[in-house]
Amino acid sequence: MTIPLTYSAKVAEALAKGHAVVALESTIITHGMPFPQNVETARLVEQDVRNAGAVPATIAVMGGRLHIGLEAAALDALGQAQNVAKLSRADLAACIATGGTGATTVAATMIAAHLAGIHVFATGGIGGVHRGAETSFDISADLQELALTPVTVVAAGAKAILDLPKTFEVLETLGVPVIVYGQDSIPAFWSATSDMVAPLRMNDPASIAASHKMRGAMGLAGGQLVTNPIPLGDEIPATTLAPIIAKALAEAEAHKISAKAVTPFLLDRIFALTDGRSLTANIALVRNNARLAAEIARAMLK
Ligand code: PSU
Ligand code: MN
Repeated sequence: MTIPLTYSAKVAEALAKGHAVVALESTIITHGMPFPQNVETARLVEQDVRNAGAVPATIAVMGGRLHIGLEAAALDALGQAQNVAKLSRADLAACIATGGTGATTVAATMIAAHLAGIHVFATGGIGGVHRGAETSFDISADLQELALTPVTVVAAGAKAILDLPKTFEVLETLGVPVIVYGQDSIPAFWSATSDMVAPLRMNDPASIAASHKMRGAMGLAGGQLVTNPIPLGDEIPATTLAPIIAKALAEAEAHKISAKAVTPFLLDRIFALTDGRSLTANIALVRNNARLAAEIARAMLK
């Protein structure tokens, strides 16, 4: 059986010529941001990747085909589509096999990027261990994927709606290198810093690319998580966010939100409770990650 892969013209050319390519996810478009900011952001992020000297490959499943790079019309359609599936490792193959349409999470985007021969992927924040996971068992499949699939993921940490210390404990258990870019504490998504000490610190894209390649040479399974702090001018201090996150979590519990719906519900409530400030910060951090990912992808070619 062959995998129905569709490459955009630009991505096919870049891969054939051995140019730098950066994968981008689509769940952030369909479930992470409201329309029209989602489509605007997706375009800005793609342009940021190009400006930094790499080719963007936004990944999604459309009509049973796994798209590596979306043409402009497809991106528009996805950004406005209703009831799009949110695909992780568990549902990616089923969606393709049954001719479905779905947006890829961090986990599913890593799988697709690896199939396409793309080594670097930029997103906003990864999924992780939810607060209260000791009773709900809600731990994102993103963590397991980082332990399995050899893609370097650039994010602003894990989303701050999560239990961040537990998330980084699990990553350590799974043997996933967490590399903080240019500072000594792990960034906390909308906030640049936290009280969590950086497990690894690197200050240049070349070191990150070299570590990725060394893992491959040593036969170590899995990827790397690069955490890139949101630019200081765009951050929302953790103290401002704490009561807002608490309120959103209480609402999620009151409404009995569970499984895949939890993360989109919380992001949407925090957007409303911050008068849109969380979205402005989210856009700034994704763009910042796209630029760094492009530099890492270029460094991998050397
Ligand atoms: N980062 C964002 N917004 C998002 C996500 C990440 O800034 O919407 C998505 C990613 O696709 C990530 C997913 O993989 O949320 C995690 O969902 P869950 O917690 O259900 O595993
Ligand atoms: Mn979950």
